[in-house]
Amino acid sequence: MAQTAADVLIETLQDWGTEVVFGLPGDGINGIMEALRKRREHIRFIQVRHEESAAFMACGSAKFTGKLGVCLATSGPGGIHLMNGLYDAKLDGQPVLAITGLPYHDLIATHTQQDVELDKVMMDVAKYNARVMGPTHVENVTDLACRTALAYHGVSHITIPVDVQEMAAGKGRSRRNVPGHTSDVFARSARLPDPADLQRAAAVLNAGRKVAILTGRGGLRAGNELEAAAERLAAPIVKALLGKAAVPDDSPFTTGAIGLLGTRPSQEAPEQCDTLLIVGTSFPYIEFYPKPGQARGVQIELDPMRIGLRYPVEVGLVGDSAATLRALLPLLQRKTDRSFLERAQAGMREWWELMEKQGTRRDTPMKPQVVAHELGRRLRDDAIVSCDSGTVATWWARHIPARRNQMHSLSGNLATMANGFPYAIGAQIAYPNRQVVAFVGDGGFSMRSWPSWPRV
Ligand SMILES: Cc1ncc(C[n+]2csc(CCOP(=O)(O)OP(=O)(O)O)c2C)c(N)n1
Repeated sequence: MAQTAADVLIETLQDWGTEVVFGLPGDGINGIMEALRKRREHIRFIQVRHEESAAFMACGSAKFTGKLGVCLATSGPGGIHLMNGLYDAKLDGQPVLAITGLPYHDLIATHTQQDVELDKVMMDVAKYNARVMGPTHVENVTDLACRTALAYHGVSHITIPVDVQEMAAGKGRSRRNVPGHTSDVFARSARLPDPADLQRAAAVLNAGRKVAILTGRGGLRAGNELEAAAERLAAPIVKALLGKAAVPDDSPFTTGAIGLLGTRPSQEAPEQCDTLLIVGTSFPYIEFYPKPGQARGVQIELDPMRIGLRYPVEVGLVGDSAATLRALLPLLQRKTDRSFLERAQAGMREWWELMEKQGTRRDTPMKPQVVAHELGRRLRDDAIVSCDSGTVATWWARHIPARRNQMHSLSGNLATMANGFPYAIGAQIAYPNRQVVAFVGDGGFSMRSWPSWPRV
């Protein structure tokens, strides 16, 4: 059978390593559904009950794998339903590609059925956003959409008129659009800071007497380097919630979560430090940082735009957290005065005693802390845990410690409800042999399961 534009779309996604697409069918994406059906042995379609779940699954999958998450929705309402999940990906910097349908290409903007110009709807949420104009426009646009989402850690959106999806591939090519002129190669950034900036950063950190480290989602793949830096600098590691699994909670170097849901030692360390090393976080609660002027600051951050965003740092190191810390470590002197770290460690011993007391209470009705405490003890060492927003996030943050090989996440910056369960499904599909648990409240649970109720 002749190749269609939709076939080119799905084959290009496969070239980018896509193994699963989360979505819900509709008349506006029939061509894409057919292209997926023909390749069902090679690329899975996971059908949801509400497109928001598909976007959350794509975002959760991206969070736990570091790979591109892909979701699909029909024209009009389907695309609109994706929005909350796509904003979750945007705000937490996750690579997600959304694919949607449009009405017939020659009826768009004529008050036709489902006449929502989804490329206009997605203008704010997407870093890359394209309306496909014909079959020969699919491959180059899809290559760029995948690369942009991965390179800039955000949302890409491609929308394709329903009739274009079924048009023969290769038809209507313009003279300049040379066949095969784009590539599916993704070059991961190897950006490293300037050596002079590394020296300046080391000088600030070596001069500090009470150094605290604040990390977040950018620390997730830099756990060993963070602990090595903490050991050198005798510095407690304070974690924003997205970085819960960056360093395990039984590490002697961490004081756990910061913020409203955090620990007392994680509040005290920034309050009392004279030097702050920020590693891969834009933790948004500015009031929990040291007061401007209180501490000297060094920031390691992949995105140059975010240097100095939350704290007036003296030195910014633009680069990957792990690689930058590895370059910085040889320049750091091991502190002989360990008292700042030791005070934080003493504070954590008291904190864990308090958590044990709260988590083992025997009141009736049962306290939610007890449920979290018992779950935390029973989780497997390889567990992946997702959480919803609400007080439930407090119990997760405080009473479910992250172990060394576990992964944990939630909707950090958007703080939406009802993401936890779809995140878990995205995670379980990516890691079928690992234990996956969604820790959600009754509000988030019923918000998510409501579309299924009429079937009960
Ligand atoms: C989509 C969305 N709607 C509303 C809110 C505001 N909100 C945050 S937590 C919450 C209640 C959550 O209740 P539940 O899931 O039962 O968890 P609990 O707080 O009881 O642990 C609400 C309404 C939100 N964050 N996201």
